[in-house]
Amino acid sequence: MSEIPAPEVAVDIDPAAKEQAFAHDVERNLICRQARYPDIATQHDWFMALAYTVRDRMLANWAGSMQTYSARDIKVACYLSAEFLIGPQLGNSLLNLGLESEAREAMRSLGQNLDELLAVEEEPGLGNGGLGRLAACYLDSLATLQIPAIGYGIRYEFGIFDQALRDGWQVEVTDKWLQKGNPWEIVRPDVSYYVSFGGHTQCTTDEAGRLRVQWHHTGQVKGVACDMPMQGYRVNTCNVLRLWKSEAVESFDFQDFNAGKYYEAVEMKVVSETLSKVLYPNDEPDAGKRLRLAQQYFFVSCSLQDMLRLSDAKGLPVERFADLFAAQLNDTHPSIAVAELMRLLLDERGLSWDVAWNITQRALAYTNHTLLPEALETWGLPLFQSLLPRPLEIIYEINRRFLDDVRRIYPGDDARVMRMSFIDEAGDRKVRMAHLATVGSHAVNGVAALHSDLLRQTVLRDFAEMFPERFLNVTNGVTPRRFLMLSNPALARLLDDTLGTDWRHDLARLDALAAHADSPALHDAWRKVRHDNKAALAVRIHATTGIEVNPGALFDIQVKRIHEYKRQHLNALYIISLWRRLSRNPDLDLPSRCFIFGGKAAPGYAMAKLIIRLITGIAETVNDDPAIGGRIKVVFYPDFNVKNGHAIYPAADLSEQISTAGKEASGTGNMKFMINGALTIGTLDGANVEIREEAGAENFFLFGLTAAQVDELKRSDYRPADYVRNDDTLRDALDQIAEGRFSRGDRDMFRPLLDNLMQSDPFLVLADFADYVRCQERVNEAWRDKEQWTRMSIMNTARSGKFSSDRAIAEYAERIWATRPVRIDHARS
Ligand code: 26Q
Repeated sequence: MSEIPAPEVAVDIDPAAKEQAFAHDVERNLICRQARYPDIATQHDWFMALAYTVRDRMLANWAGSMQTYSARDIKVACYLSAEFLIGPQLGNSLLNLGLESEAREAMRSLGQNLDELLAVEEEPGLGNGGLGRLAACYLDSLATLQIPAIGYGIRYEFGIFDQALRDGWQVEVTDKWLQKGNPWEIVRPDVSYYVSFGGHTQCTTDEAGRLRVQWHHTGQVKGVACDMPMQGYRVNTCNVLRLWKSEAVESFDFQDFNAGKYYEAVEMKVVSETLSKVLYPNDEPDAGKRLRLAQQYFFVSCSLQDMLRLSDAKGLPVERFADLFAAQLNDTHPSIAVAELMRLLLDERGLSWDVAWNITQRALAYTNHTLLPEALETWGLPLFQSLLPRPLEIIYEINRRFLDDVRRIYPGDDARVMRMSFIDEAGDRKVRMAHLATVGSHAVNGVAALHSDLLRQTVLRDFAEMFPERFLNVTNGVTPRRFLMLSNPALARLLDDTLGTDWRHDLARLDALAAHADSPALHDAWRKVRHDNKAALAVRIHATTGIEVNPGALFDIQVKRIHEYKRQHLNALYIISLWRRLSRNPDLDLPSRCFIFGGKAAPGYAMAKLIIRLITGIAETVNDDPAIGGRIKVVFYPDFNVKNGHAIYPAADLSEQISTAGKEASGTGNMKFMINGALTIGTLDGANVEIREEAGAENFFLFGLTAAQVDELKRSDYRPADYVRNDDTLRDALDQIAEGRFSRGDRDMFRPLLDNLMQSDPFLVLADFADYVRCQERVNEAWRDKEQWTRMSIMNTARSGKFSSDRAIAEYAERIWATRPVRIDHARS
């Protein structure tokens, strides 16, 4: 990434003068925007005043960037995603602008502490987990690599719920991120579009005798743009995240009342006002909600209309659309874009089918994030028909033409036609959104090498056979700004001291650290940084849970959404076995371990909630057991989110990445841990495969069945009870659960979990248990040798360069979008 210029160093202005000017701006904002004088201002008022001051510093970059992008010959990458889990913005914006120390001193002069103000910010929880956070990392990299880009999504009023624990159970608390206002947001009432729903279509012919279709909708919703600046790291580029807020259209359609469609019309009004209200959780058993489909169409339609308007503003004919925009579909959630772009080009712009189809395919590309059949998005036809009759008609026509091609290429293969059709005819008829996205795009990618291979071999096999050149892999990445420089400043400084600062602009440069992996001076400094991070997390753990943990213990961490395929319960079973060994033999020489869990369960996912209850139950029993002398601690850290992640990733010795092989598309937490020097215990799943390749097998704890073995075992007659019968340790651990040891004597509480494991064990927890325990023994051995462990930790950071989202975005730009960096030559104020 050699094109990236070095940080701008302002040598011409006296730092004290800049701090003074900064403090002056904060004070002015406090008065003019918060309407508060300093002596009565709350910490939140100061936070707002500071945030506005920082925002103003970005706006000049923003205006410069937008002006540059309006040029005719500049191509813009548009990232369409139902989720952007951007995290708190103040610290990251200061870091990227290079204003941290200036702001710190300025706030000190105003009697305020920057760290306390950073802690005040509520994070916008506009995503569930990995997919939403990935979108946010990609926006950071796009701006940093100076690639013109817009993120398009939904401005949910309520993001992902906050998690609290009551009696060891998860309870969901409404997210209130907007309650005190969002200082980063700029609402643009002038940038708004109408989106139609319901009704029916009608064929007509225009003056030229061409067939035209009119959509007589039953109602429209207005989408209003709410923008947030996305500032690149030490560059002038400031891109935009444009989120759509839904509003009722001013002129409510009273004709519908007269036509006797009172309830339909009222329903449309209700829908319009609630469309962007709330983020849907994943893993909900009944995710096929009408409102969810309406949300997807709403934001996709607004975004495409916005892109068309921008292309008009460039003064270019709509035929050039795909030269001006590359739109990436983040999973199938925005895949209705295929039909909607066709509709806009056909019905609104009057293009022919072939021209419109060519533009659509050239403009769109699709990223798949899951192989789990139950997670592949489908929508029932009656729902689709009643909500989006015109887009459905277009989907049918795309499907008809596509299946004609299939029949031409594979004559007589009716089974293949059925498999590839956009319409699943088995049972209730459904639209398969992954098929629509695949056919409507010029590129389809998975998110890790293994995942992309499996995608080609399983769910999209027929498509990969038909268009092999369309399929590629782009392994995920995470931003080193937020997940190293911002959240682990002490490690970042140590890296500067050891290597210089080049790594800050090209994470692959961390490779040079390998040459220092045996340096005693580096070892000492490395251990001190890690110890301090652990001590800081210990303080937070104590403050939030009341549990005391020893920073000298091995910090063994599993943070991610709670799901059976991620197998938090495998980890739990190991903890129980360890606890039993120690209670039976208190003199056993085993290292102290602190097991830390974090993650939300979807509100309707009973098994995931039970797994949380098991972990809190184990914590309750084990933490206070005098027999083991505090050598095992178990913590469930509530409300895992981006902000809490800042304190957690840098404090991990061991990163748990133990999903059933073939189930985790990539994982990105695994990368955040690695960059921060944690060692991974993991299966050959998702990006773990590449993490191990990069780190070296000797610096990774591998266990478990491979994806191929998982497949084979599931095809044969897998009998989980056999594993229990043959393994005393496993049987004992399960017995402890059954006996109520972690449920205050209640023998029924965990019955559904135990029955599930014994009877079907869909994620092969029991089959992988013995190897997992053996692998954990290897971890214990490695931990005893402090030098060796430190060396392995250093090697993990050294080899983490590949997992920067800058590398991932450079690949998208080069291989999919054909976008180029554009320097913003604009003097920052
Ligand atoms: C779909 C329909 C209705 C309601 C909700 C949803 C929905 C919402 C969010 C379905 C899925 C998601 C999120 C999926 C997700 O986070 N997937 C993860 O993506 C990461 C980034 O690529 C990968 O690293 C993870 O492996 C993958 O699980």
